[in-house]
Amino acid sequence: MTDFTDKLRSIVGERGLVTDEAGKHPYLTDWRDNYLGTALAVVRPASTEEVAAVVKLCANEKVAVVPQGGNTGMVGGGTPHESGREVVLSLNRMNRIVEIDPIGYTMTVEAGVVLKTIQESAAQHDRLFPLSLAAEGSCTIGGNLSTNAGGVQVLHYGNARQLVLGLEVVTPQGEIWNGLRALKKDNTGYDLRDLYLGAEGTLGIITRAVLKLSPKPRDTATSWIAVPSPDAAVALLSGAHAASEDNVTSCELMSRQGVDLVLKHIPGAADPLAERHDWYVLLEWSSTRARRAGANETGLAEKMEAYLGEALDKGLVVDAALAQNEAQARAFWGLRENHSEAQKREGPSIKHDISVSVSKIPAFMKEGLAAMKKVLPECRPLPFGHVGDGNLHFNCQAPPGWDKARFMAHAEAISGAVYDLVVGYGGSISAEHGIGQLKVDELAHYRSRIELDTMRAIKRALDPQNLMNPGKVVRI
Ligand code: FAD
Ligand code: 2HG
Ligand code: ZN
Repeated sequence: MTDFTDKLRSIVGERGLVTDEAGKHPYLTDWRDNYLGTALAVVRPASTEEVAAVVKLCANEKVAVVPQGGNTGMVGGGTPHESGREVVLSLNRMNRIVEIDPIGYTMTVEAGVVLKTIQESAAQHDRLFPLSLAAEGSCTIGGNLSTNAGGVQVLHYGNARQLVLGLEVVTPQGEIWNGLRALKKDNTGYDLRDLYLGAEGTLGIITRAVLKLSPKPRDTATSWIAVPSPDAAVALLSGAHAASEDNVTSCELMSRQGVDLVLKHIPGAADPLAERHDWYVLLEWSSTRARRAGANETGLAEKMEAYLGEALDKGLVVDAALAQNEAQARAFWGLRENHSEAQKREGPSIKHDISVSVSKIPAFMKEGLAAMKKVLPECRPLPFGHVGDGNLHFNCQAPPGWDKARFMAHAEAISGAVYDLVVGYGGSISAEHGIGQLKVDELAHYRSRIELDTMRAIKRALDPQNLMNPGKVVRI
């Protein structure tokens, strides 16, 4: 293997190669500590040409390539297998913003740029890149596009797929496809761009992208709202669309159990309301229309306050706090965004990143909670998520004191019960996190033969040697 690593070194240089065990370790495991893989090396190319040369070498030597961005994925997609001839190809040195075009509302970036950097660069040009998620300080745009990430503003701006115009991709053969077109209209045959989005690195490596920007909001209102039930949360959201003049940008649901975990594990977290409640909604409205000081018109905060007042009278709201400034809004968001971190600190958990249509959330919630409890009465259900777009993180925390092995012995039965129900509701078993290695069997079980055959045919056609992130998404 020294011969192979020497060849890699000759492409990426000493800075671009990690071969010692301690240096490789962070690239071989995932954020949730669910997987630990092995790799011949971790390669960190600095340009598209270097990515192409590495992939070509690997194709010739029959070494598989596992692309990796910020390594925040939830399904083990960026983690190599325990055994096998694989290299991890990290995009973390390809972190340049190539161009910002505020006139055309586009930004061209390398795949390894961290999402937060993209948001901040857009803001500096008075533009918005609306993809927003709790891992934004570490996840990369290449990973976001490869997982078709969702996050907290999907109901208004769409998921990652809707936020990209063009791509540059290195194919499994080590060729460079330049599809970096900043075009809103382009009906020239099959859409190759859409094929790579959400492919989790199994069809090629995204090296650059042209992103779509939006106007920056000028007025925002954020509320932390106690609601009596998920039914009330959905009714509150439904009325909010019209009351906000179609400006609902986020609507997140949380349970008391989830909020309690955040308060327990996250220093500085505080409950905005005096009393304890069973369910909470974090509602955000934003508009590009500025609130004119002194003008005789109401801004979003006044409109939201009036709407919540009406909702209180109807029994849809029990209590609410409207953020009075940005710091308060950020504190509300901290309670929501720290759910994953708090779950991790609490101990083992099973995650179900599911979606059903928004109006079915209340019924699904009731049946789903009962289904989990029926399999394991001691389990602690922890549902939260993007109720605004129908995506719930229908998670389940281990009973206090249980170790991972004891809890995970029940994982198949718990997840099976949840997924059977989701499919019965016409929903998805992976709304935004993807399939990775975690859900390969579930995808094979729940998708139809024709869907699986088509996916496998695409994989075989593009990657006949099965060297591009093999064993992830679909097995061939
Ligand atoms: P990685 O984890 O490195 O990789 C993810 C997948 O993409 C892997 O299969 C990998 O092989 C592939 N890949 C990475 N880069 C490339 C590339 N350049 N070309 C081809 N393939 C590539 N996800 C959501 O959708 N919504 C959320 O709200 C959300 N919140 C999160 C909160 C926390 C605290 C954490 C830890 C994760 C969260 N995630 C969320 C999951 C994760 O952040 C996203 O999936 C993110 O898009 C992954 O980006 P990454 O750069 O970390 O990718
Ligand atoms: C979120 O919405 C993420 O915060 C993570 O998608 C969800 O930890 C989870 O299950
Ligand atoms: Zn999410």
